[in-house]
Parts: sequence; structure tokens; C-alpha cells
Amino acid sequence: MNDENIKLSPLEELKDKSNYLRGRFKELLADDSTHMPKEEIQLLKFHGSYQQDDRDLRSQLIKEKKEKAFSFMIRTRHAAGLVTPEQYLAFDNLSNNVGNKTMRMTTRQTFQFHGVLKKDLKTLIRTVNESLSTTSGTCGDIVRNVTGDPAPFESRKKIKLQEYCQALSDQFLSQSGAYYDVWLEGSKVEAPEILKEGPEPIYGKTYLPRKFKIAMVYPDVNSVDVLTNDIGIAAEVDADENLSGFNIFVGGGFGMSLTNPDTYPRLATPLCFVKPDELLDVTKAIVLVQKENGNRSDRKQARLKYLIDKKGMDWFRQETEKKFGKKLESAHEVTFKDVDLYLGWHEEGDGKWFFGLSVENGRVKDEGDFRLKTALRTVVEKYKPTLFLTAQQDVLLSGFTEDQKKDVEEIFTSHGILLPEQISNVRKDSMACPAFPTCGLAFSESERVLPDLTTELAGKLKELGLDQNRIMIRMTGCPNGCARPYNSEIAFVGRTPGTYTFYIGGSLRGDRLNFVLKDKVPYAELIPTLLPILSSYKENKSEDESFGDYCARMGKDSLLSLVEK
Ligand code: SRM
Ligand code: SF4
Repeated sequence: MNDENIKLSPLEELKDKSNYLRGRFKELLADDSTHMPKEEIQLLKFHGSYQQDDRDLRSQLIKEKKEKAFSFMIRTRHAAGLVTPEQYLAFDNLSNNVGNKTMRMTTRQTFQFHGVLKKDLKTLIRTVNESLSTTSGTCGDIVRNVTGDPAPFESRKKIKLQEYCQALSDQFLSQSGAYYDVWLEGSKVEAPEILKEGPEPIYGKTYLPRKFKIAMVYPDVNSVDVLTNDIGIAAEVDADENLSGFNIFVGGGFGMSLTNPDTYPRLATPLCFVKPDELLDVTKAIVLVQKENGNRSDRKQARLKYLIDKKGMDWFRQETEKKFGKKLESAHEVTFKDVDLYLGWHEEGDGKWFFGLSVENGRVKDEGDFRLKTALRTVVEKYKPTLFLTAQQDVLLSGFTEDQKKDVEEIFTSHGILLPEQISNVRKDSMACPAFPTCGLAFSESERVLPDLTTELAGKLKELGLDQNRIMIRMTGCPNGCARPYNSEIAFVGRTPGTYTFYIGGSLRGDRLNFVLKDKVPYAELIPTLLPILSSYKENKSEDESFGDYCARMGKDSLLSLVEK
């Protein structure tokens, strides 16, 4: 135990006394209240759900002295984004029957349901489990969904990274029987043998100090923003394309608070190289070092990145070696290429094709002539493709034959969905977090305003002759970083209602943090602030230089002088 652990955060006591996350759920789910008490709100996260209230209605309801409009967000778990067609259809039904009729593909390759009432929580969680998925450990102080490169190329399947992601996800799944007792008892789902009364073999009674994220990519292809994770894993292959091992990076994380200078975004740094059969043990060793040494007093300092920066990489390496039981080999050099969105048609191998569909901000919905939800359901019912969610909030539909391609395209276009080649580059490379009305932490709008902003910007880029370039924009409603703004070429981070901190200079490769250009920029000023920089890029960039690389080369002062001119 370290000094910080002398006065523990109240959540530590709550976890300790929860009887391995059982809390009082059984009795609370049986009553007819619309919401949970504050203790169970925290414990519920470990089971995959957040209590929220409709922020559009909040102030009016308070004025009228009425109860807030409570509902729940629920997140599923899919290692490397793999979703079976049966799961997809079950989720589509659930969102219609007990959700707000939309689903959201998240930046960590999962689905989120919103607007679920307390009385329907059990139905939703049971049905997710009956479809052989789970919501366990998708939120809370635990290892979250393990992300991984989603593209289902046959050549990559041979390297089996999907299976490694699944094995990691399984290794770190909670083994408390609470999940089964609370949500699944009496359902069709059989109690898995690994579930126990306690103790949890890895987590113990108090789980981890904070959330913990793991991601894996193919050599060079940073398709899941691997360096933004607590553990980032880059596979390495030999000259014959056989897997030779994994380079392990540690201490990535983006959450920060602009008013707390001790918090900051950090990209993961190299720790070691391990052989394929050492992956599970080395990740377990890292998680245990964080579990035993991470800050349990101040949750704002509890992520692995702060432990590593405080104690140093040498210390961290030694502690990991102690848990791992042997010396760690130094990491090999890894360089990343631009993130491939995998949109449009790609030959998988074996005569099959996959189709990458761009889904704006991951929101699957029907709205007027835009009927994405019906279109996806139609394609999934008809062709039963396996789905792979991407970390850019898009989806890859896999397993089509050549002669099915035309019909698949027609289903989408007849439902008002643009094919990837009809969408502007800037829109394809944009991401927004949900923010209002569901997220309790949002200061400004995000998902609801980014589409209009990208429409306007796409027009300006066309006028400038930059519409064929890739330019990446990410927006969030607060500095927590859910759409990973801090390595984006351009990012707008909610600061106060209607204003944003304007970041610039990240990279399409995801390997460089950006910097603050201006603070508290009103929404209406975001594009006018960007335009002089885009013009200067057009005029002065060197051949093939990306926008982010250009901005990083120019630096803050020269970019600001362009804006202020
Ligand atoms: Fe996140 C909290 C949504 C990916 C950093 N995130 C939240 C909550 C649950 C708000 C809350 O605590 O009350 C948001 C729910 C909003 C809603 O209405 O749905 C939320 N985060 C999301 C999603 C849905 C954004 C999206 O556009 O897809 C992503 C769900 C991922 C998943 O499937 O598991 C999501 N969140 C991320 C990422 C990106 C990533 O992991 O690749 C980050 C930055 C990386 C990191 O973890 O450092 C991220 N979320 C946070 C943080 C800040 C953590 C920190 O270290 O300080 C919070 C707040 C917290 O934990 O206290 C947060
Ligand atoms: Fe909410 Fe902030 Fe995350 Fe957006 S970035 S979903 S506003 S916590």
C-alpha cells in the first residue's frame, strides 16, 4: 500500500462492502422507483450500466419540482468489435422494445442502449446474455472491452488477433457470481462455472483503482488508437507473416480536467516485447501492479498513467517483472501508418467481401428519409453477415459473395443511406461523443452539432480544393476525451455551454498529442478560426504532408498569428 492509500476514496469502501458487486440490487430491482440510490449507481457501472437523466428536461422538471426524467445507458462487450448477426438482431429488437429506439456504436467497439427504464433493465441485460454477449465489466473500475483491429481479412485471421483479444477479455472478466445472481437467475442463461461467490482471483474485493483499457493492433496499422489505452499491444509478424510476438505499451489515457493541472492526456509508452504465449501473463502482471499500487485516494490520479509518471518506467518495469516472474525483453521499434477506416468493399479472401459502412457518430437510427436502422436490419436478416464494430464508430459487414454486393448497396441507398464514396472525407474522419442529452458530464453539445459543422466545413474544403485530403475532426462535450480528441488533427472539446477548447496538430496515425490553439471558442467561431489555417496549409504544405503534420510543424504561435490576422 502506498501513501495515497491511507485515506481511501469513498468508492473503495463501497466496493469493499458490496459483497463482490451484489449491493442491494435484488431488492431495489423489485421496487417500483425510477432510479437507484447513490451506492448502487456506482456498483451498477460494473454490471455495464449508468443511471442518467434527460438533460433537455432537467431544469424545467426542477422548476416544476418534479422528479428528473431518469433512464439508464447500457453497454455491451465485444472483443475486437465482433458481433454475430443473431446478437445484432436481438439488440435491434431491444432498442425498439425497451430503449430509445436508437443504438450507438461506440469508440471502443461496443453498442450502447440509451433511455432504458429501471423496470426494463433486467429484460435488457438478460436478452443481451441470451444472445451470448454480456454487459459485465463494460463500465466501472475493471478491465473494459478489449479493442482490436476489426478488419476480417483472411490473411489477418490466420494471425488470430481476434482470438487473442477474446482471451484477454475473458481473462479480465469479473468472476463474481453477482452478475448472474442479480440479472440472470431464472433465465435461459446457464451460470458459467467460473462465476463464484468470491473471491475474484484477479481483482479481489476492491477491484481496480479506476477503469482500465486494453487494445491490440496489427503491425503498423493503428486502427484502434492503441496508444490511448492503459495497455496498448502491437502485434509483430515475421517475414512469413507468422505472429512472432507483441510489443507492449503502457500508460495511455485521455481523461483530464482543464481546471486540474495534475490531470492530462498521455499516449502509452513502450514497456516490452513478449512471445505470443506470454501475452496473458504479462498483461495480468501489469494489471496487478496497477491494482496494488494505483492511487486509491484520489480518483483523478488513479489511472495507470499517473502511477507510471509518478514512479518512473524503471520502477514500473521492475514491479511488472516481479509479478511476471522473469525479465522483460525491451520493446522493438514500432511505427504506425495512418488509420484505415476500411470503408467500402474489400476482398476478405476465400472469395468473400466485407463492406465498411460509415455511421455518423455511431448512431444507428431511423429519422425521416434516413433509415439506417431498418437498412441494417434488412441486410443482417437477409445475408447474416458477421459484424465488426470499429473504433471510429463505424461497422464492417463481412462474408458477402461478389453477386450480393449490388443488392447490399441498393438496400442502403433505397433507405436514404449514403455509400462511403458519396460522403465527404472530413465527415468520414469525424467523431463526436454523445454529450447532451444523455451524458451527465457534458458542458457543451457534441453529437447533435458535429454533423452540421462537418457539412459546412466540407463545403469550405471543397472551395479550397482540399476535399480530397483526409482531415480529421473529433468533438467532445467535456474534457474527459470519449471521442479521443487529444491525438486528433483538429479537436473541439466542450469547455462551457456553447464554447470549446480548440486543439490542433495531432496525427492521422494516432501517435502524437495535439496542442491547445485557443480556449473558450464559441461554436460559431470554430470554422472561421480554422479557415486561415486551412488556406495556409493549402499554400505551404510540403508534398504529401498531412494537415496534422503541417500544423505540428508550424507550431502554436505561427498558427495563432494566421488566425489573428
Ligand atoms: Fe467515456 C465517462 C461515453 C469512450 C474517457 N464516457 C463516460 C460516460 C459514461 C459519462 C459518465 O461517466 O457519466 C459517457 C456516457 C455518455 C452517454 O450518454 O452515452 C461516456 N465513452 C463514452 C462513449 C460512448 C463515447 C462514444 O462516442 O462512443 C465511449 C464508450 C466506449 C466503450 O464502449 O466502452 C467512451 N471514454 C471513452 C474513451 C475512448 C476510448 O476508450 O478509446 C475515453 C478516453 C480514453 C481514456 O479512458 O482515458 C473515455 N469516459 C472517459 C472518462 C475520463 C476517464 C479518466 O481517466 O479521467 C470518463 C469520466 C470518468 O471516468 O470519470 C468517461
Ligand atoms: Fe460525456 Fe464528456 Fe464523455 Fe462526451 S467526453 S460522453 S461529454 S464524459
